[in-house]
Amino acid sequence: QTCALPICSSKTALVFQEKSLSFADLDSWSNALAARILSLGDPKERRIGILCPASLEFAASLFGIWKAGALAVPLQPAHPEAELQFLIKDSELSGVFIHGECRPLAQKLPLPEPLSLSRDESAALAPSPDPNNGALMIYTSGTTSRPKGVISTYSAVNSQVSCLLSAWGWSESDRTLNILPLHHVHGLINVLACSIMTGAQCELHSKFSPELVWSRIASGKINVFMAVPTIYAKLAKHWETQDTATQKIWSLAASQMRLMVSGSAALPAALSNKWLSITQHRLLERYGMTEIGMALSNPYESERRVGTVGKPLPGVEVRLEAGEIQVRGKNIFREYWRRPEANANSFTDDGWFRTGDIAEIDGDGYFRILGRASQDILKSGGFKISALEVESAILENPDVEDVAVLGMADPEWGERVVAVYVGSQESAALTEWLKQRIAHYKVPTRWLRLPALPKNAMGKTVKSELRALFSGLQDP
Ligand code: MLC
Ligand code: AMP
Repeated sequence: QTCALPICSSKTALVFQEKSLSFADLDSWSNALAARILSLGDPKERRIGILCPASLEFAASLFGIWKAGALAVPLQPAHPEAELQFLIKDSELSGVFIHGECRPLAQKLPLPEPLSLSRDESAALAPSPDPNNGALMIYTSGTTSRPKGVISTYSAVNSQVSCLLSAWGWSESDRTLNILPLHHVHGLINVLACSIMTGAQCELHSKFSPELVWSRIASGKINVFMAVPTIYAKLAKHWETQDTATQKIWSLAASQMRLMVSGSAALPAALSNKWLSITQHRLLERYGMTEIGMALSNPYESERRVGTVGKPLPGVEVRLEAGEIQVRGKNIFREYWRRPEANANSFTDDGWFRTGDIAEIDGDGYFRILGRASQDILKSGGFKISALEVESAILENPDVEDVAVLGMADPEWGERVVAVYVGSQESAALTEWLKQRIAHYKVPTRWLRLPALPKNAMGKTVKSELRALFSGLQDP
């Protein structure tokens, strides 16, 4: 069966704060939620929102939607209302599960009537969904100015999960810690779905902090951890501030874990080496994308090569065309929601998905990511950010005449979002204004005001000149 629970027993599936949920409880709860979706009518392609922080309710909603054969649309409650409004209107939800904590927020949003999250009431089970039906829609920023909904089918989600379960040696005895946001594939597929669909245990937290992660590692109660490089950088920094006795305890506990994975952005070699010296773990670096799940991975058993993202995962075909990584396989998404032009431009005539990432392959077949075709796509803290989206949000401010948004290399964040602008507003006021409109991680953390931006003959801003200008500036 597609996207199903593998076991139905008293074994713990999820832990959140003081509460835990067994596989049997998750099964009956998600059945009840599925029944509510089925009462809306034919579930096929029916988009159901999840407005929940990382929580038991989030997981029950996700599996309830999958049991019904509908299409899950995770919404990040921490995003500002304006950003949520866009996603809600764009996705045309016909139902939504709302966590109790999010009710005040939900009242301000154009959401459909909420579906009850209560556990009482048992359910009529839906037949297994057609593998080509949409299972998941995740919004991603890209070369267009507004985020696009990436629709993955039941078949794609299953392939994305099953290839990781075998490649990374997942088993029922695993216990993982999720501190990643659940509206992106890293947290949702690689951690939560893999853990549940293999019958392992997943401990959920709605916010990352280095203290929390180290204390969970030190407890010896988790054995699998996945995160973005920024999180490993913050964990390493925190370890360094501890006394020697604590460092020893933490290092020993970390060394006993089964697996630690890094991805979503390039892992600097220095950080990989530092992590090795702290924990004895050579981080397993892999490469993926919302549209494809994971495509390349360093090996679980044999040599993990620093500075590379490894080789194609089983069942995933990867090729380089003029340096661009192109991918084919059952793991690939079906379409961008209502974006025919983006759909047409993203695939080659012979059906390969164009990632826009540039790479080379070493003599042993390991891929090394060199950069991206578009300078307007940034990655900060593992989040993808469209410079064009941030620019158009800033230009809505009546006191800004012109703006250019750039990503500047940063050892901790990968890239830092910076803005060069022309206008009468102070940067502090612009920052506060922008935080009401777009997700906080998209808001520039450095601003530079100029009398005019450099333009080429076509009237386009010459970002390379601005980049050079910024590199010459000292950090405050
Ligand atoms: C935030 N800050 C920054 C910054 N971002 N400073 C410089 N550069 C940046 N890029 C500042 C903030 O303004 C704030 O300052 C302070 O740092 C803390 O910000 P925060 O956002 O609250 O930090 P934190 O909550 O600790 O978040 C950091 C993080 C988060 C690393 C936990 O970014 C995160 O969860 N990243 C994971 C993203 C993810 O899951 N991506 C996967 C996408 S899927 P002040 O002064 O306001 O306190 C994908 C496919 C694949 O990519 O392959 O996996
Ligand atoms: P997203 O669209 O948020 O899913 O982000 C996908 C992008 O993250 C890819 O297109 C890459 O640019 C980047 N990415 C993911 N993993 C890695 C990695 N290990 N090294 C470098 N870049 C990565």
